[in-house]
Amino acid sequence: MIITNPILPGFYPDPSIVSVGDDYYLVNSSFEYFPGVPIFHSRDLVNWEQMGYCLNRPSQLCLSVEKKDENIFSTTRGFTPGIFAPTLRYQNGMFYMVTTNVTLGRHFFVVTDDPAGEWSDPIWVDDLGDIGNSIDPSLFFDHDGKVYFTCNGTNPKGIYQFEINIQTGQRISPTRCISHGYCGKDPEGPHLYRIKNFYYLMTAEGGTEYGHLIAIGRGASPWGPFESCPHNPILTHRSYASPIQATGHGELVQSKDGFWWMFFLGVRPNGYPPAYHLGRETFLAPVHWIEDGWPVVGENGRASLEFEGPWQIAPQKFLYENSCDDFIDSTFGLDWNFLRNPSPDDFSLNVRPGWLQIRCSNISLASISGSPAFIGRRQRHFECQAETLVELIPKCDGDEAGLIVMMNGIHHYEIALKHMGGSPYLIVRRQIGSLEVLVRQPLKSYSATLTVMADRDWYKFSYAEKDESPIEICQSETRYLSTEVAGGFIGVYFGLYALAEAPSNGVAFFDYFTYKSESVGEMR
Ligand code: 6LW
Repeated sequence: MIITNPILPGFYPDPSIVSVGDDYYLVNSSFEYFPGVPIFHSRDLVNWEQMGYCLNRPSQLCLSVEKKDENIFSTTRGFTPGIFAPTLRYQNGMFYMVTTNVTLGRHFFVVTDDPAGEWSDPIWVDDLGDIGNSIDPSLFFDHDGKVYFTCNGTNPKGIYQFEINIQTGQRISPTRCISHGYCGKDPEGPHLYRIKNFYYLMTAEGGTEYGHLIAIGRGASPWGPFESCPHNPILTHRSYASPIQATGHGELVQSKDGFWWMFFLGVRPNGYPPAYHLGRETFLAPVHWIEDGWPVVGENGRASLEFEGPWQIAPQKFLYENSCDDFIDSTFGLDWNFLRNPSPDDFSLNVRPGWLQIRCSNISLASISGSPAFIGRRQRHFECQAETLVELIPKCDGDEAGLIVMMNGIHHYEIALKHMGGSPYLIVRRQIGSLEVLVRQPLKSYSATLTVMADRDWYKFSYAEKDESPIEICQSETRYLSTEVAGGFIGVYFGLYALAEAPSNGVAFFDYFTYKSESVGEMR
C-alpha cells in the first residue's frame, strides 16, 4: 500500500498526536485563525477526519491585539501571533491540549474526556521564571505520577522544564534548562518520551526554514543529561534535493501493531529561488529503531512524497478535496475559519436562506487589532479552483465584496464587486506589502460569478455576469503570496469578504462557495 504525503495538505504545521485504544488524534497550530487548534481523528494514521476544534469559544481564545499593542506585533511582513505549536496528550481518560497564545504571551492547557465535544476553559500555566520568550509547551506524564511541563525559552536559548500541578497549572519545581539543543540553532518544539528504560528528549532545531531538523537525545532521568543520538539530526532535508523541504517540528508515535512513526511539518516549494505558499503541511514517515536504541526516520533521516506502508489500509482519502458549501445549513462547517475573534453581526446564514450574508465592515484587511469581515478555507492543492456567486447591496461609495486569496493582511489578491461613484464595478486588487495594483471595469449589475483558478505559479481571476460567458481579467504570481515574500507562519486561504471604506450598512450575499482540486474534475 503506497502512502502519499502530505498526509494533511495545506496549512497544518506543528503536528502533535496521541494514540488511545484503536484511535489516533492529531492537532495543529492555528495562529490568528478562529476557531483554534483543529483536531482530527484516524484509525489508520493515514486517513483523517476533522472532529472539531479544541478552542471554539472566545473564552478560550482571545486573538484580538489591543490597539496599544499593535506596534509590538506589526511588522512590514504581515502578522502571525495567536496560537503557536500545541501538544496533545492523554492520561487516565482525559485529553490535554497545551499551547501558547502568543498574542497574550501566555501558556495554557484545556482538558476534555470527549475530544469531539467541548474542551474546558483555559487553565493558565504559572509564571515560568526568567527564561525570555517561550513557546512550544509539551506535557509528559511519567509512570510515577509526576507531570512535566517542557517548552523552549530564549534567555538563553534552550529547552526548559518544570514539574507542574496538572489540576491547577501551578509550577511545583524550579524551572531548569535541560538542553541547549543537539545540533542546530533555535532548539524548540520539545517532546519528552519514556521508551524502554530511557527518557528521550526530541527537539526541533535549525529554525522553521530550510535548515529545519529534528534531533533526539536520551538519558536516565526526565531532567537529563541527554546524550545526543550519534546520527543526529534524525530528520532533515537541509541541502537535500527533494520536493519536500524544511522538515522539522514533529511527534513520535507507536501504532497498535508496534510500528513507529514520525509526524512532522514540511513545505513544498516552487521555482527558483524556492518559495512556498501553501504553508507548512503535515507529513508522515516510518521510523525504525536500530539495535542500540536510536530511531531512524524514513530513509536515513529523509522523507518522501510516497512510501510503501507496512499494512493494508483503506484507499487514502484527503480532507476537503472537493467541497461545495451551498449555505443551506444554519451553522458553518468545520472547514471555515475567521480571522481573529469574529464579530457575530458580520455574518448570517439566516437572513436569506441558502445564502451567506456578510456585512460590509470598515475594519481593513490589514487591521491586526480587529477582525475584518472575512471567512476562509485553506488552499490545499497547487492546482485548484474556487468560485462564488455574489450579490452586493451597497449603501456607501466604496462598499465591496468578493473572493479573496489571502496569505496575510498585507499580502492578498481579490476579485470583487465594488460600488464606485454610484455604479457597479468589477475590481481585481493585488496587495503585495505596500504595493497595490488595482484593475477595474464597469459592470451591468451588482451580481457576478467570481472565480480564481490556481496552478503552481499563477492565480487567474475571472468573472461572469448573469447569462454571459466568463471573462478572464488578469493573473498574478503565487510567489508573491509565499512565506518567503509575505513572512509569518501561515499558508494561503481562499475566502469571502465584504469591506466598506467608512461605516456602512451595505451587505453582500453569497450563494455558494466551491473549492475543487484538479484531481476531482469539472467545476460546477
Ligand atoms: C513553532 C516552532 C516552529 O512554535 O515554528 O517549526 C513555530 N517550528 O516550534 C511556529 O509554528
